[in-house]
Amino acid sequence: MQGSPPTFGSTVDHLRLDADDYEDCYVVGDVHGCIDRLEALIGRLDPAPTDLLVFVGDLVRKGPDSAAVLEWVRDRPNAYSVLGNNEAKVLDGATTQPPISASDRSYLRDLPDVITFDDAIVAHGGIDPRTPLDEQDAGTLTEIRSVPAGAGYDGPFWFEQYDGPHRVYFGHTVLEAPYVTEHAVGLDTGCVYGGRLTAYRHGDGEVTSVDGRFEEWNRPADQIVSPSSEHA
Ligand SMILES: [Mn+2]
Repeated sequence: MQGSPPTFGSTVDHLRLDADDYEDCYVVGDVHGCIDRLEALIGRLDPAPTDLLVFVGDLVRKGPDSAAVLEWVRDRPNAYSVLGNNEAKVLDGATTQPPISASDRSYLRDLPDVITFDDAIVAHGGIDPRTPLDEQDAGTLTEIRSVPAGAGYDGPFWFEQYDGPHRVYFGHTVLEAPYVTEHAVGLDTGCVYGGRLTAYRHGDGEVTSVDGRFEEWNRPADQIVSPSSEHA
């Protein structure tokens, strides 16, 4: 892969992985405690132990079994996740749901803000397109949605404004379908709200998804984004 590895400032917890250590690299959207949906997706992907699985965060909350999802990811040496805003809520005491064990809390505390491999960046929210990478703020990487901030689901969205040079995989913003452009790939397809759980294979862009927790969407339509995206 051409280009230099993405670099971040010292206040950002950045985990750099070497894609050469793996065969295929899959990025997986927000799971939110939906362990059976995760198992269904993994059944479809059938990843080898030599394949890399990177989760965009929000492994926990809202769904039926957050602890099982954490255990699933923790137990696999080829699986990693960035910190999502829902993990942050658990850690900062903003919520007591789900109750988590001391060891799970310790695992959450160690989740990086950002994971990179090749020239790809994985961050839960995304990146601020107005700011150089080495000046990105950890909270922004986890929480960003609209730019300027504050408009939430009204947009305009950061991923409609960012034009590279890296490719950013993200979750956090619930999408009607995967958002795929050259420089941004959104994978939160609302598994816990009746959408789907989605994985994207880095390299060839193959999308694999399974049904979500419910048969139909149960989320307000103005909180499901359906921006246009060009499939790479
Ligand atoms: Mn989420």
